[in-house]
Amino acid sequence: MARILTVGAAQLGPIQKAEPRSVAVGRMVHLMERAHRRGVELLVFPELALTTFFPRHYHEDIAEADVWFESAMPSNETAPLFAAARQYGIGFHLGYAEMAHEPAPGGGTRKRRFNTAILVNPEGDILLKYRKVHLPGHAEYRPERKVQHLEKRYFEVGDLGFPVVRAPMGGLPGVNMGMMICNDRRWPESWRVLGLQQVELVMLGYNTPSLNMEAAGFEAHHLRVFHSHLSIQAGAYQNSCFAVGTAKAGTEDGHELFGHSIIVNPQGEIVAQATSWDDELITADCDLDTCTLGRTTIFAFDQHRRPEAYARITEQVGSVAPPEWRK
Ligand code: ING
Repeated sequence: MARILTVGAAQLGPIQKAEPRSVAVGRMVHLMERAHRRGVELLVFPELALTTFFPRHYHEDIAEADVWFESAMPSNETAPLFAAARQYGIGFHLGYAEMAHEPAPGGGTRKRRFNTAILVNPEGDILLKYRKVHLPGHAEYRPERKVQHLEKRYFEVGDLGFPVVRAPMGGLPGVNMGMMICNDRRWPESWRVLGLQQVELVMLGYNTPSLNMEAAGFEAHHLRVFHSHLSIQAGAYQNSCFAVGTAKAGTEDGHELFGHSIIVNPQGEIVAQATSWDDELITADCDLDTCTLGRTTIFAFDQHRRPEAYARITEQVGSVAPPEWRK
């Protein structure tokens, strides 16, 4: 009996800085209703899906940015999404800015801020939480940039690793599910850590500018989408898993993010792709047993991987210059 899971990518159009969470949640509930009519069993929303991509805005006092964070999940604002999931029997992935209040080393509590994603089952159980590990951009204001990208200012590096959970989803008793967020998709290490846990479905949301903001050199516009798809297709193929990449897209307060959300199969093929830069649902029936071929042949990790040759990957952070050749 094939293990089919019907998944959806719920791409969101722009969320303007002034837009309240209730409007974004309303749009997401509408997408979930449409997903229900399309037989979707697991729905993937974007990174930071409740607000505008606020790391483009500089706040000298970091506490001023607290308005962009969620101190509770679910909360009054997000409860309608959990209720819709329960009503329609749909699991969902949600990206948001997490404010965690944790015991401080010297007593009391301290605020910890993460770029977070959760996986929620229809009953409202949070099956998995992930905190973004690869934070792009910079921590201080950079006047030379066209637009700021201050994830290193507002978020701590994720401290949960790249976990995979096996849990019931849709009509299946067990699915191996994992997550990453946006920039993580560009780093093969993210994918391989999930692959080493036999992940079958990787969910990731992204907010990616359609133009290069670094002004550090020419990058042809079409390469922005190409690099995003290349990263997700390679990750899925090299770890023999399905992947859902869901964009927040469109122009937020004058700043353009690209869409092109995709669903990719274990052969690295794009099986569904969004064509707008607005709220859009794409879906695919994922036969999870098709993960087995790659996992038992070309990417049978136990038969072919040679960790003794990989030491540099965990021992080094940056690259080092190679030895000069001498005759
Ligand atoms: N956004 C972008 C991403 O990795 C970026 C940042 C874009 C980095 C292009 C490098 C090149 O897709 C987030 N939010 O990580």
